[in-house]
Amino acid sequence: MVEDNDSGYGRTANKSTLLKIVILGEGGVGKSCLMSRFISNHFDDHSFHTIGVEFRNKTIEVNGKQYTLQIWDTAGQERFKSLRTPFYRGSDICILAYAIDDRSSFNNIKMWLNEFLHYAGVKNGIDRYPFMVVGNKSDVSSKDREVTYDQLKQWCEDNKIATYIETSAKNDNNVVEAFSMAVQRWGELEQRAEKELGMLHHPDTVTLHGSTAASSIRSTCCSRFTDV
Ligand SMILES: Nc1nc2c(ncn2[C@@H]2O[C@H](COP(=O)(O)OP(=O)(O)OP(=O)(O)O)[C@@H](O)[C@H]2O)c(=O)[nH]1
Ligand SMILES: [Mg+2]
Repeated sequence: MVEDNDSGYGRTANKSTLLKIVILGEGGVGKSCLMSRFISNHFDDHSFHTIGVEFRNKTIEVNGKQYTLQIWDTAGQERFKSLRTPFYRGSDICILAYAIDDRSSFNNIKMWLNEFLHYAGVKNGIDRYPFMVVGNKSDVSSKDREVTYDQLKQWCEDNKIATYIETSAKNDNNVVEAFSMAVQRWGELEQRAEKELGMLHHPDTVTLHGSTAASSIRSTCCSRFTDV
């Protein structure tokens, strides 16, 4: 269930976990449109290239828990690299986006993954970090499709990424699902990390200065709890 709530703050007294999500991928794959569709259910046919980064918040419920997602939309064009990379550190989730009608945007996913690992300072392995691969523009006709779903699946298996999906920001297909799946994956890895730290039997030690178990393990800390 998704609340139609731009700010995410001040509506209820419930506890919400704040997660920073960064969206990366080649210029033009639809990152800004995915964010707009998710946050405000809006699609822009003539979206301009992003310069640097922009972020917006939305509160959602996943498996009965509240999450305030702080979504950072980055500029995919190479010339903006130095403007976007400082914002990777502290991310809890990374969405790697490509367009299914643009083979080169898919081929470059590995480059984006490596750029994120480097600048976010993720050191403990890809399979321990909540990556989500999103093949956007699933609405295009089959003659324009350049990447199949099987190729997406295979790439993710080869690269130890457990969560992937095809979306259409244009037709509002699987957009909410993509963000929900990413949060769910974050939760699974968080639980795994808590077990590894032996913290499940010592709940008082789970939250250290606002950081959660997995974030301590992953070295890109930053899951925080907030009142919404
Ligand atoms: N057919 C189709 N077009 C889309 C979809 N999502 C975005 N577009 C179009 O693709 C173009 C680029 O979209 P953006 O969201 O600006 O792309 P971006 O990834 O943010 O690009 P940069 O900001 O340069 O990194 C726009 O013309 C959108 O209308 C989609 O799901 N389907
Ligand atoms: Mg953009």
